[in-house]
Amino acid sequence: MESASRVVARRERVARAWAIDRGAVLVASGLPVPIAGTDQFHEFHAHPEFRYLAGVAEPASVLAFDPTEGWTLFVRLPSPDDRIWTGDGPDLDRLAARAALSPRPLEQLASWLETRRGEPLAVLGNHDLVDSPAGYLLPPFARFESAVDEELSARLSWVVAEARRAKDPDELTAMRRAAAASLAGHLLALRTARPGMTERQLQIELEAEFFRNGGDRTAYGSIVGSGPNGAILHFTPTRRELAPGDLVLIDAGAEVDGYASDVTRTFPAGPAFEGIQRDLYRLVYEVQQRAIAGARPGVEYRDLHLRACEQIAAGLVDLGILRGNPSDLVERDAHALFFPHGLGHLLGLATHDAGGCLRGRSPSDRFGLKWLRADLPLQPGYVVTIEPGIYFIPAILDDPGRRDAYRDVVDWDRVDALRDFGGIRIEDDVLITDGAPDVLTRDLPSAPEAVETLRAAAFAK
Ligand SMILES: [Mn+2]
Repeated sequence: MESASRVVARRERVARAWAIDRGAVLVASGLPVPIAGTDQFHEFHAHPEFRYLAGVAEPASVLAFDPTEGWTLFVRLPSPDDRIWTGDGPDLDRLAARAALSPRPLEQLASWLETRRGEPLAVLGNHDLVDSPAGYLLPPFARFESAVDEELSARLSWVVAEARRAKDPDELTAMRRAAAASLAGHLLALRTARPGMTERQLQIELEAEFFRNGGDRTAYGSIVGSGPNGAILHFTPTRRELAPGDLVLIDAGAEVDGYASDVTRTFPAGPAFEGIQRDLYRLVYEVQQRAIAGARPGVEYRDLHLRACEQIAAGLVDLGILRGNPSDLVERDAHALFFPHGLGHLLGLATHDAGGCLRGRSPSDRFGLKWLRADLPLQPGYVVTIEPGIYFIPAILDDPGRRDAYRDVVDWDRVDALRDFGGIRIEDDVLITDGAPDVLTRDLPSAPEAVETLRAAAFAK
């Protein structure tokens, strides 16, 4: 949990960078989202811009800013009926301490806006404030003779995204706690997975261990893919049983105080890697280690990605899967047949955190670059994931156009024999520092020998 002074410092830094001399800014936390056809709601996630600037995560709340009066926090208080079903609502003293602002009831937001009638208005955070002002106890904005200036809103939102890139010490504390909870869950999976267990059982054990070790919730839907399912990048665990000879890919992370961790390990369902599994695993491991070592201030993340692509291409040439010169193969996106996603992304209040591309840069159309979610020079304080992978993805490899376009550089017989291989990904969370990168997830083994030692121990019991 942040100290209030840290939250105040964030707001001051952002307000300075906004450099506005009139008008109003509203940062909305978001309204609870109903589950259609029921009287229930989806689990609430405060918008990261609100969470970052307010230091709290209350639903239906607004952090308002005005360049002369500064910041005001409006929170929705429970009605007498709400108190019967959901209790007394937030502890206002606790909110005040965390936000370093005395919360005012949401009902007062309308009069706050009334006194700024006709001034430029920017809305950040959840856009539902613009779409459903009534949810925030507001009349339509036209009533204030104010229209939401979307261009101004986008500019101010960019400033917040840029401020969020470098994490402050309190954010890093939350991220280290999230990483520790994730590590406990992954370690349990590595130590206990056995053929005959289902992906779903593994997910249950892993997530329970996150929560036992301080996780508030999962940062994203846990991915547990065994055998061929490991090739589906965002796979949802099923009742499929792990079989001897499978690889198991687990991409799952705990969230603490709103901050995500994002961790992937791939291991054999049996006690050891078999055949080409070991070669491909070692290749991904070496690519990842080199990329982590290169994650230094000033380094362009895109260059780290392209170097990883080239190293993957070279490794696949050595294994007889690709043919040709590695840099030519990368130029033609041939590596992307097996490594279609980016090397990683920024991490923080969102799993794919804001500000991943430098202002003015946009994702490439190229098959080998279009899923690169980070394109900026690294700076101390940034937390990025480094997550190379190699997969045999039927949705890519069965495409007749691609088979034809790459017929000269791919040994398709070899590839077809590996159709059920699945995939390998190794992902760690890396804090950029002035010196060597600080791997927040370093205590979770990933070296091939260390993984096999843990797996062998699972079978020794
Ligand atoms: Mn990731």
